[in-house]
Amino acid sequence: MAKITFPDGFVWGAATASYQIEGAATADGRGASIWDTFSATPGKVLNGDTGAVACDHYNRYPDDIRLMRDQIGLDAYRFSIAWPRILPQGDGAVNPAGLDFYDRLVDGLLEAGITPYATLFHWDLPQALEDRGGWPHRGVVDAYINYADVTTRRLGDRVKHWMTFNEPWVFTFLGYCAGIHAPGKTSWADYLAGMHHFLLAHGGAVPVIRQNSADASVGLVLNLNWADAASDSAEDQAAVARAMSFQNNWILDPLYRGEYPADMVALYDEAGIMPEIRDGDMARIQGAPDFLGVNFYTRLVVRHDDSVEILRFSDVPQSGEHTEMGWEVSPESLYRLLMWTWQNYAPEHLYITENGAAFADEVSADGAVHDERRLNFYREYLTNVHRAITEGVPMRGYFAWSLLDNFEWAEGYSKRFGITYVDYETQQRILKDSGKWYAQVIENNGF
Ligand code: IFM
Repeated sequence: MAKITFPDGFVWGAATASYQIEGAATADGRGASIWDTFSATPGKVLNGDTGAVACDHYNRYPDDIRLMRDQIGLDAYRFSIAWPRILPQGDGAVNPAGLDFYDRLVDGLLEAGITPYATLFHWDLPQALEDRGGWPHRGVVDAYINYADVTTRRLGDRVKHWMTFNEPWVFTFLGYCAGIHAPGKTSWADYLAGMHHFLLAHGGAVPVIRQNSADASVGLVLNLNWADAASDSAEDQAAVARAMSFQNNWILDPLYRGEYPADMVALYDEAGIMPEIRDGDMARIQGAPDFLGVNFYTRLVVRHDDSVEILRFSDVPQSGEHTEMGWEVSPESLYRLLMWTWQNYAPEHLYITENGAAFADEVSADGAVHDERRLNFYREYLTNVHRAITEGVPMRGYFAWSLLDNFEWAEGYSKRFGITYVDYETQQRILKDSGKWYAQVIENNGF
């Protein structure tokens, strides 16, 4: 195989999220989040798992930083900040102990020579804000901007890469429409209102973060979708356009063009579910982020399907390799998506902020975790990231998902995404073969 070398300065990282790894759910004044409530509700999370302990990263972060530095050699670490640690009621009184934790984490990373990339919101909304209506309620916008202000005022002197949100499509659609994520609501109108308020919160927070964190770059992270058509029929081709517009353009068009995409507006208008858009909203939202983070795991193959309300498309199962999540392994789709994003929106910088796979890992008799399928997954996807770079896409870095096995939301601890195995009984960490391979990639800036 030909040697693949990434551009000088390409950032190699790994990612996590607060609720998935921190545990310590009631420590030091942390308030409850919607995921504490949801996971404590019988039947919502597989096996009744919760994030109450998770990887105990809140207490073990110094060891985890040593793992990042000594065993993997990470350039950068992407983590998220738990809003209910900083503002236990969502707004109002600040909890100094919450800010202190992230202070220690950031200082520890910098001492280890690892650049912090901080996400302000990775789904753990304070329960108190949900009680006031959550993302569908416009009041959340000011609460978020205040939270972003408090947090970046404290950490902005040292954190210079900020992501306002992680995967807004997931927390709004799966949380407020499909009902399979917290808070478990099932309303199209709530989903679209939640989306609009996320966009306003992002737009309102960006200037605040820039002011608090001199020379920082401020972006956001989207789980952009790549869809192929199940057939050449005109109906299936139109279904692809809807699938892309539903998940991608609905966020990218407001950000880069200051308007929602007309095709989806027509559908949502017909269904009577368009959110309230006040004068000046779209101007507040519009503004190219300094970078776009792309999270990518699989593709969709879609066909026209009149039985599906509003969207009228459904996913057609494919043969070929799938991960434990049931997601098709489709590395070339990442290349296609990156080209599409760059050609349509011309983001100044792009990162892969998450990419990875869940497989059923086991610790072997030799004490190692031989996860060859994950290693191959990374090699194939990275090959396609490189291909996009050679064709001009301004990729600046890549973050493996995830640094550690962790709480995989509605799937609990049943799905392992880590490049590091976590024994949840003992909290022992074992760098998997994929992690060892990734350490070599980092050292050689390629493979
Ligand atoms: O674990 C999640 C993460 O929180 C967000 N992106 C997808 C990952 C795998 O499902």
